Amino acid sequence: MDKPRVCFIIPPSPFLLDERVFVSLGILKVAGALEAHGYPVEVLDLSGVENFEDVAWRHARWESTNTYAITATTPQMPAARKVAEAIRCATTGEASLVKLILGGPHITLAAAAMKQEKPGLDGRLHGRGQKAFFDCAKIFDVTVAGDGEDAIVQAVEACELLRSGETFNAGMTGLHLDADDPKAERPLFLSKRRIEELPPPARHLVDLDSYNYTIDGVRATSLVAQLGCPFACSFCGGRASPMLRRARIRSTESVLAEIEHLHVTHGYCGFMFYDDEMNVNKELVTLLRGVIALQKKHSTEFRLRGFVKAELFTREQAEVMHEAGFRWLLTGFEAADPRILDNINKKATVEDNTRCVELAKAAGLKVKALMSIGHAGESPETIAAVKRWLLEVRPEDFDCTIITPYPGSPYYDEAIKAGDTWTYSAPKSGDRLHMDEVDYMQEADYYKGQIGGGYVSHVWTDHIAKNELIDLRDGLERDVRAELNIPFNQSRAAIRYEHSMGAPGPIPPNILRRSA
Ligand code: B12
Ligand code: SF4
Repeated sequence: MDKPRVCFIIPPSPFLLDERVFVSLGILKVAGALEAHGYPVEVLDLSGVENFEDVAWRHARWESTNTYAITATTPQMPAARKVAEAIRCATTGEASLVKLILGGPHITLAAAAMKQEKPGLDGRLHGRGQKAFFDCAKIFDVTVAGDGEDAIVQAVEACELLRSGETFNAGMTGLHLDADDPKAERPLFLSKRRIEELPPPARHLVDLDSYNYTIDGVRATSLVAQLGCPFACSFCGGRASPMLRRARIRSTESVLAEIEHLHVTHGYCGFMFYDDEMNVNKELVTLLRGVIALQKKHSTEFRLRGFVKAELFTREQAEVMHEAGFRWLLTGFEAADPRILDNINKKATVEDNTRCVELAKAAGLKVKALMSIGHAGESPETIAAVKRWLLEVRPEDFDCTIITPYPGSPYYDEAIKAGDTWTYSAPKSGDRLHMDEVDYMQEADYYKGQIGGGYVSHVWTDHIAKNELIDLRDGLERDVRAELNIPFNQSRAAIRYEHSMGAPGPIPPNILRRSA
């Protein structure tokens, strides 16, 4: 029997200033793995598509695809839900034939949060992680937590069984696959060896040219050389998810082969390493020496960007990075007050952070300082410390976000409910962070709005209210940018899919691409 066509969907992210900067590599890895199993696959890339529900509706109405596989981070969930509803609506009457799979960070983290569930002050389980998980399981027929590359084959097969009337999990209408459990009897969680065997992200299934990213004027794209970060910053998603916590470092050879392919086949000379923290990789210098050799081999010059962990940064790393083509370094310094850094469990001290900027600058690297406020114990004074530190170390760029406690982060998973409020307490200092209950299926938390309107805070502390956090963030951004002469980022207009309603018409190639 012919294998069914599977349509992978990247939902839009209207909360981003520009949605076509970085391709979602995870879903392309999954699509590539399924394609390698002989399935016809396609990707509906709704990034930046204003009327994305129309496109999803039309695809479901006119194309002969019964299996949709959607990816989503937490803030993409409202759009992913709308996509699912549009597909169901377009196929009313055939509803039992169309099956929807959900994978990606949100469901992975919701499943991890559910496993972590803690009782409230009343000693009862309030089931916040459980709710986040089942909110998804109610909409999608098959949910996949963790690595999707091997799990997708089982997920697609499960869709076939569901179509034939099979039920799973004692009464549940759908199925959950846990690919985030390395200890499972037959793990779908990928070992380092298995990662090496899998194909690279199926970039041929998206319109790479519609993604605009440059590093120092050089056309650039992103890749991931290292999966997972072993640290446990309290705001960071996935500290209880092996997929996001366990460092799985790809071999230098396979990373170099991917860079060479992107250079030779697509002409890229700019590469953004989207590793959580590049210098968690003990072989970083060896990898970068390989990148230097690659440029010599092709008589070209690359421009690179990536993130490093401040306290692990060394002079040698800085110098080899510059030689390899880095001109920018990105670091999540987050805070500039020792107590807040401790509450975050950042491990880096203020001195480590200052030293990191100095090492970078001495090696000719510009620094983008990533700061965040709204942590346990945050106060106007600790925010003033962020401003002072930025003006002291003078990064070439920075941004400052208000944190959002997403499922799967310690702030969310370890919070305890009292009344309508959830409160996280920093283990050592006891400093508290309070947060609203947010329905992540409905609300895409705006985290990078324009000054004076776009920003929302769902957190506050004993020393600072929500609105004050927003005002102080806006003021900090405005003052530091003015003082350091750093312009604001500009947003890009959305793509609008023009069509006449009711009639089938082709979906343009910057939105839909198929395997050959
Ligand atoms: C690159 C990156 C970005 C890029 C590109 C985003 C993207 N969608 O790829 C940019 C800069 C745009 C970005 C922005 C943001 N990001 Co970001 N980002 C990352 C980062 C560092 C790497 C992503 C990656 O490529 N990973 C490697 C691939 C292989 O993994 P993957 O994408 O998770 O995919 C695997 C599985 O999830 C699964 N899977 C994925 N899709 C599907 C689909 C199906 C059907 C199946 C079966 C399986 C499956 O299989 C894949 C292969 O194994 C991750 C951290 C991390 N280590 O993953 C954070 C991360 C995804 N980002 C995060 C966040 C919070 C954000 C922002 C909200 C901003 C912020 N405050 O940091 C925005 C939201 C953007 C958006 N569109 O939703 C969180 C997500 C938390 C959450 N609850 O969803 C992460 C996990 C960081 C963290 N540890 O907290 N991000
Ligand atoms: S913020 Fe960075 S260092 Fe901290 S846990 Fe997340 S990825 Fe690791």
